[in-house]
Amino acid sequence: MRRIRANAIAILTVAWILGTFYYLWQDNKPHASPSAAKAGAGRVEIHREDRTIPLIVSSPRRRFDEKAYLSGKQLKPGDDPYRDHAFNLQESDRLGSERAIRDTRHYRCASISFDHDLPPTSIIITFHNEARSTLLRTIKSVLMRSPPSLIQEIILVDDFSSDPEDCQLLTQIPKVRCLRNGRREGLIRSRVRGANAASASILTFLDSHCEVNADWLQPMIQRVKEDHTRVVSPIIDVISLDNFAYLAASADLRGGFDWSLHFKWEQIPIEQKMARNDPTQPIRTPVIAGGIFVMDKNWFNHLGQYDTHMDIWGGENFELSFRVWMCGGSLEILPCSRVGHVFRKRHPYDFPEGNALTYIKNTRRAAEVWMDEYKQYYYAARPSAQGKAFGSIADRLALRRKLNCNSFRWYLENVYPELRIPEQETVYTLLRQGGLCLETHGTESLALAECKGSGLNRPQSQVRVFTPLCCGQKAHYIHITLQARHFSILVSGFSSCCMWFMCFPCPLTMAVQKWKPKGPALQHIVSGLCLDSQPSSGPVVVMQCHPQLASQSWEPQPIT
Ligand code: LR7
Ligand code: MN
Repeated sequence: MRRIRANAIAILTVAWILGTFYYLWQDNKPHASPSAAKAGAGRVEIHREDRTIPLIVSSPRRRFDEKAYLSGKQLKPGDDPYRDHAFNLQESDRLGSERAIRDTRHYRCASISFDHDLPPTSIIITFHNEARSTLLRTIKSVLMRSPPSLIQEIILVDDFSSDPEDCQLLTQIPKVRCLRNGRREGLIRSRVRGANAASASILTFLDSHCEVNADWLQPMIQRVKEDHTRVVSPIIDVISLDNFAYLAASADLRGGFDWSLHFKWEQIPIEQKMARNDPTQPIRTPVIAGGIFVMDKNWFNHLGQYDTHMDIWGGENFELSFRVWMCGGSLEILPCSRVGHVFRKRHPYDFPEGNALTYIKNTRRAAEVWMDEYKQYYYAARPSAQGKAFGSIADRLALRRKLNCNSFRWYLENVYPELRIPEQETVYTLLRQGGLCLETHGTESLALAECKGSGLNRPQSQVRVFTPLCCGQKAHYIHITLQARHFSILVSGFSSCCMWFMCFPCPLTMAVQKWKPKGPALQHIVSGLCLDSQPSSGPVVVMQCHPQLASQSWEPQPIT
């Protein structure tokens, strides 16, 4: 009796185990659909209740054949190895896809620990006619040097390269997807396409000729996980375009620019450098180089992705950087994350509208939308930008209003105070008549008074300055400085014979602020009247122009 019961229990147990296995097998069996069949490249989708889970099926038949991929495109004897990619292709091809590189981080980086539950990221790499060996090394380095759990997928966006197979064949590598543009879009729209297709909550952008270094990803994901408004970049090491040596970049650099919107690496300000006692700490940066960064996907979307009216290459890094800072986020470079990049001296691809025009269009859009009155310095530094077409910016201005972003002045004061404003470099002079100088009384009137002070010692509250370049315009403004703030004089009202003055913060570009020299006199452009001291030494006013009158005759007196 006991034996029968024991047998029955054993049979029931076996049946239960078999049943469970059968159930699980049924549940996991792919439900092939026509679209899944079409997806090809070893990728099918399985549908379980309401979820769609991408499943990578690697069959030996479709395994990625690296040799065949690389030998499909090779230099022929006698070919110039620099011609197609502006780097030494022969050397890149020779290296293989899995070479070791030096860990260039500060030694203290290796002992930093990260959260165990860091979220995974979608890697987005856009490319146009990238060399196969550099593109493959970028992908392989990501797969080799990242914790697999952090790589959700690698999305390649093939920006209409000549050979669709450059991208397509790579989908045989696990996690790699390929989206191909039906026409050349440029890197900006391509990245937006990649970002829209991404399934992870964190986006990681890479150029197509990079090699990521040890533990490159964790520091960046950690920072973004802690605060989703941070946009973070690694230190970008240099891969030699001649011999492909991997060279450590300085850890004391941040991104900067000049008024022509030309990106440059610059030393971090000396006070910040002195205060840095931990070389693993993030470095705040006014702008990012643009190609290699990590950003929360919702934050990327919330901030308006990119300006998709920018074409091909250039300017998008300024637009994104201004937008991130001015609309509530921050940008930083993480010294414990290192990624190598092949820096080139020329673009190896064509610009359908021409390189210069495209850069002008893109940077003009960035300046017009984000730089407020400071855009005049951009135009002063890049006169050829004036009058060039840049399309409508209405939707980007609406975005800026909707996000309630700070002004460019705020950005300059809080993020990039080191950027010198051209106006501050002009030579100031006093405006003199006889032995007296023009000065302000409060902010509402002007008078002649004794010429006081000199150079840096001059009394700020009374300074009378005239500069031929005020507010970025030549000889058109009377410019005064009150308590270290800049004003220009505006003719604001008039009675029967005279007008009076108000001082408005610079830079402003209102027509009523403009003046021009008329002989020794100064003529207010809008009214046509001239600055006049009146013989009775009352307030200085504007009157009908009689440049020969002593009361309308002004001369600059340089401040010594
Ligand atoms: O039409 C194009 N379509 C593309 O997909 C043109 C280019 N691209 C791809 C290209 O294949 C590459 O993967 O876009 C990527 C960037 O183009 P590069 O490598 O010619 O640009 P770059 O390295 O000279 O330029 C830097 O500035 C650019 C401004 O638009 C971008 O932001 C690049 O991503 C950026 N690169 C980096 O930040 C890496 C560090 C270099 C620096 C400084
Ligand atoms: Mn690049």
